[in-house]
Amino acid sequence: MRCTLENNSCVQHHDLFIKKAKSLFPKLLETNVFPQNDQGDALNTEIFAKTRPGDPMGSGESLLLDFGNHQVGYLTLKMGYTGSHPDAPVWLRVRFAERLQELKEDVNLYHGWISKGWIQSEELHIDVLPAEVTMPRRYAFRYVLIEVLDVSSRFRLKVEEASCRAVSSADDSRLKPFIGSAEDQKLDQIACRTLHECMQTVFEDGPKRDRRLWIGDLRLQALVNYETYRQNDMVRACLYLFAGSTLPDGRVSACIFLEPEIEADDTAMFDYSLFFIAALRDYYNATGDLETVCDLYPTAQKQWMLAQGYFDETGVIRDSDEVGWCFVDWDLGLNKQASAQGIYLYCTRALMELTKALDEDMGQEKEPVRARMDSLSGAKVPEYDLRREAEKLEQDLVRKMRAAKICFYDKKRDVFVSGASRQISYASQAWMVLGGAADGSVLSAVERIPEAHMMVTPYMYHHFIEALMQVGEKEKALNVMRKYWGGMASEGADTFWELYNPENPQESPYGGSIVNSYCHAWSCGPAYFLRKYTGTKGNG
Ligand code: RAM
Repeated sequence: MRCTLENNSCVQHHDLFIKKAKSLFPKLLETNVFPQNDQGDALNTEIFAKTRPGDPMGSGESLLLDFGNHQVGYLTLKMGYTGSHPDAPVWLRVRFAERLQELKEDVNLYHGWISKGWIQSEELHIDVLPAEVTMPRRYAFRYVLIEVLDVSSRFRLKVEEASCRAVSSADDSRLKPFIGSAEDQKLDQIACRTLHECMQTVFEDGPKRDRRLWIGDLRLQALVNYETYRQNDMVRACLYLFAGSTLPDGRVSACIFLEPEIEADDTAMFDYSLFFIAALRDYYNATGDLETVCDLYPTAQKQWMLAQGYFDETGVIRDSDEVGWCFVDWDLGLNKQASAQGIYLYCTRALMELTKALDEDMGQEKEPVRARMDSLSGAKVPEYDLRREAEKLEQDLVRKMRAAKICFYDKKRDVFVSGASRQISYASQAWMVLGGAADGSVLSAVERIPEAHMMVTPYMYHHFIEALMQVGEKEKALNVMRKYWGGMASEGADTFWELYNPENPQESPYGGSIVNSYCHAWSCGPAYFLRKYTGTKGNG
């Protein structure tokens, strides 16, 4: 185990886990994609780019390229000229956009709280023509706008060819077909494209932003992956990464950087750390890979142990201001206390299931597997009496479920409230259902309360739909999904977005939608729900 000391943070590295993760990294598959400017005229008029590919361009003119679908990759431009020999550099601005909407925004007007560095806009100088220029950064886009900021009056620029070397580790030949209504097939196809684009070396949250591995996103991507691409070694690699680089107290960080070296972010979130448990349980259910679970069980168990410190003596989680960042949803006014309790219950149940399964499945292998657990983690791993552990988890679950009802349940309104202000939200109801503390009636009761905090991300909608499924409201769940994700589809989405508020499609938690991600992994849920619950899978 190594420890890096930088910026006062100490990240623990478990070299063997990191080595294992790296050995499981997928190969990136490359495809050359060319723009299809057949609908160019309409689009060009909308954003005032009047030129067609190959037309000579003077100062102030611009060209819009449409790559037909969302791409993640590297742009190459072949450029020539007409007129006299170029006597000055060409000065260009190249903007990349996942949605056309982004190109209508003025980049200089963004003053939000996350870095402008995410905005996909570059200025280039081309000294010598003809030239073939490959831009060094990877971009996420469907549209590229090339603006000539200046060119000498003695010649004009011609963009003769543009292409994108698109990259993804998703292997389309592995994608299981899905058969359903035209509407469902459309949602499934957009969801699969979303996942495809986020599958790079790891499951990224969004290829435009943040381009890294977040555990909340990973958990949902993995669920979709089990129903679609089935590239389970990628999930395995990501789990090893989280266990391989943790915070000093063993807490799983909220996200992992891959470069220049693999390193945990020094941010942890109450819910995200706990989701390591659920992600490992899901992985085990999908693969039965006992070896990996034995390696990573101690990390999962540690997250549960660390969560204990956030409860009072009655078994109630402390309020948001004491628990620190618990994500839940991108609603900055949301009180997270009840959701946090529900998430804890949900993950405790996941750990209990995993513990029971391990106890059953290890059977004869028990001793050798335990010996391996010691050697791989590099630390002294306690000997687990799995049966005893499972009993302990069950008792804790019963106690904290009871505490949840006493503290958060408002009998008169049949909903769970959260925080000192007794706030009512969809999130609290969904998580209390998923945690097993509430029955389905709260999911209908909340709909009758106009002041209830709505959900704003596909991430939270995913959990709400899962809660409806859990209480047997399958049709309602599918209809909520069709309406919400269908809203993005009818806005022309090629991939699903990080955030979508039907009441305000421009909403951003960052202070400006120019930095929103419009291909965001946590929104690929429709492929999971449709394939898992509608029973209309193809064979493959
Ligand atoms: C966003 C990321 C990611 C999410 C975190 C909490 O910035 O893009 O999707 O998991 O926040």
